[in-house]
Amino acid sequence: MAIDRLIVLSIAGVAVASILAFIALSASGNGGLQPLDGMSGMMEGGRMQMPVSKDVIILLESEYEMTAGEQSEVTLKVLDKQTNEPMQGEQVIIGIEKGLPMTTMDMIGGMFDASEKGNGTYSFVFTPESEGYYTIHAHVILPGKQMHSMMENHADLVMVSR
Ligand SMILES: [Cu+2]
Repeated sequence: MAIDRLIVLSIAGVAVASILAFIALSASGNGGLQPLDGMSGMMEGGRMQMPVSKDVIILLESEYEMTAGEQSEVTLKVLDKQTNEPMQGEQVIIGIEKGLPMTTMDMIGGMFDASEKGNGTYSFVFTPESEGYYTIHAHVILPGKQMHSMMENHADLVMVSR
């Protein structure tokens, strides 16, 4: 039940979160990527606008390219939105979708926690089975906060497997 509810909430938040993912990609040196066509249409569609990433900024620290069939270590960086300082001691919950955000909702396995590596970084390993896009749904729960606050700080990070 909790997962079903999460997926529904993710759909609502994903249009805004996708922009963050593309900003993250652009910041990592790939300047050619543009937001997907149709995104503005989705945002104009009268959907509920989730307050995405209220307290934190979630960035993809590792390379966004993976090799199909090989294990990749994916590292995220979590910064305080106000101070830009690394955030520590958080729970970072990951869900992986095969495909771009909102295209498939084909979730691979269950949700799991990333491991804290210090200095605001959190990582996990993942083996993409096939080529194509993968969306990392990252949710941050601040220390002392309840599980249901996970949607307050959420980003969708796009990766590609070749
Ligand atoms: Cu998401």
